[in-house]
Amino acid sequence: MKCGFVSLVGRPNVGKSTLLNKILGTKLAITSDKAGTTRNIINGIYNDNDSQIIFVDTPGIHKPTHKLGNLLNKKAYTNTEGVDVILFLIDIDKGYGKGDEFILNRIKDRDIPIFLLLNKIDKVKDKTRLLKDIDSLKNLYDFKEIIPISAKDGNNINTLIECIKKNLEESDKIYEEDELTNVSTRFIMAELVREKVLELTRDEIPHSVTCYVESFEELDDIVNIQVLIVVDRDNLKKIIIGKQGSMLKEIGTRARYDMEKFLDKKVYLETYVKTLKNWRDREKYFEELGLEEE
Ligand SMILES: Nc1nc2c(ncn2[C@@H]2O[C@H](COP(=O)(O)OP(=O)(O)OP(=O)(O)O)[C@@H](O)[C@H]2O)c(=O)[nH]1
Ligand SMILES: [Mg+2]
Repeated sequence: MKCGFVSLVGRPNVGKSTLLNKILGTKLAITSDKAGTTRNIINGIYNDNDSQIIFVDTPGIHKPTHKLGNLLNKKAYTNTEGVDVILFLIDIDKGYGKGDEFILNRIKDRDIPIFLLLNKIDKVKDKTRLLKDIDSLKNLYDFKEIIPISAKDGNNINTLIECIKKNLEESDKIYEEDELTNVSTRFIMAELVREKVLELTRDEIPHSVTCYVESFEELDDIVNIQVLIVVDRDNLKKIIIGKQGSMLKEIGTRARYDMEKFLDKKVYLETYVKTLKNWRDREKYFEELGLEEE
């Protein structure tokens, strides 16, 4: 049995969480078209006949403009240490840029095989350009593999898994077969609400929103969940609530749909919005949303 740890790194928005979900066949990490969606280290455990691979999703690495940004970068770098393979994702539709170069320079001395994954090939119309890009990217670093993929459509994911296995050692399974992740169900539920906030609101919202499960009660035929949405300004609270509560209602409807899919059970969801201006108060919430091993 081939077993090991593989971390996913790259700039925000390149598709790390989308890839994690695709590989696992379940929505574990939320995704959005806004940069900086992932804030926590999320492990997803993949099992097949001859392997167990623990994929470590990390926050996108970027030029930090606020305290949370610094924290996220640090988390991401730390989680490229001690793994068996690093998957370095870039958005090949946008091309390789300065931000990607910055990350490569930080991870390349680690003596860990690095795969360069050219994601979003479904968006590249000109396939000859893709071949040219691959040719020039080969010169950047001695990547163990360069694989064009589409995390969205699942292209080349099997190839990727097979290549990863070649770089793993023989060992017993690290986790039980039925374990899926290191994060709690409560955390995933809170994240689903945050995802809908990101989906339905504009750019000014994302970084200041945190969601927190206040109660989670599983009954025989239904799960009752209360989620608190925390923002740092009253006008954001207004936006999230919307006209006569219409936005909050839509957030709730969409989140509940995903929760029911994940839990495979009926969900009764209540959501509230609260303004917490003070950083320390907010940090407490972030901490509580942090890694929880159950
Ligand atoms: N067309 C296309 N879109 C993709 C693909 N992979 C991801 N996306 C989209 O790209 C956006 C960002 O995806 P995420 O998975 O959230 O990106 P991320 O790298 O985890 O971002 P952070 O968590 O902010 O670091 C989302 O809108 C995805 O739907 C792909 O292969 N093709
Ligand atoms: Mg992500």
